[in-house]
Amino acid sequence: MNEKQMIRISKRLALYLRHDPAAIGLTLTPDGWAPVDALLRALAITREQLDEVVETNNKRRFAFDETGTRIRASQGHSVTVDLGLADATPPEVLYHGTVAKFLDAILREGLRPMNRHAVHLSATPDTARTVGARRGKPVLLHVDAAAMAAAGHAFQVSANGVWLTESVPPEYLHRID
Ligand code: HQG
Repeated sequence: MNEKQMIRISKRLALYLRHDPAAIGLTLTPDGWAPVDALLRALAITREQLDEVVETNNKRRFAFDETGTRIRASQGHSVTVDLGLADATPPEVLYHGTVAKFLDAILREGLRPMNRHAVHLSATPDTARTVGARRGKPVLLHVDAAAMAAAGHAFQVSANGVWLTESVPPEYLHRID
């Protein structure tokens, strides 16, 4: 497949596995899994095509279970799922990329999950910059994850390395760049 076809399939997978499984008649398990065979039928793609998208996806957004018969998104859901991720100790500093128009609200009320389950934080400024750049000129925030963890905030890390937490109060945030 060429790049364009792969991106198209990846976008459809993100839509159905994170946001709207009912659109193609899928029901996710409480921990987010969908049967591979039903998904292949609904998307009219082959197992080989699906494997190629999962393996080469730039953010490794999707993962198979150990039997290879089920697939789920590793993060980013808006539908209710419990991925069953264990709490993990974050690095001292994490980063969040956003854009200027959200900055006042974020510095006033902190980072909120908005439509997703959790606030998504990045381990490196580069990744955070890429996340912010999806919406315009990126603005980078430094998150004092060590202080948050010390204060009892729980963190999890998704299978594809995104740090997740329920919310980030403003006192743990400051702008960098
Ligand atoms: C902003 C993509 C106003 C927040 C990325 C962001 C990531 C607030 C937007 C993943 C706010 C939510 C997640 C507040 C947060 N007031 N705005 N209090 N708190 N915001 O897309 O972090 O390609 O839900 O800054 O790469 O941008 O989908 O979150 O701009 O990993 O795999 O509200 O999605 O990954 O937007 O991105 P999102 P995000 P995928």
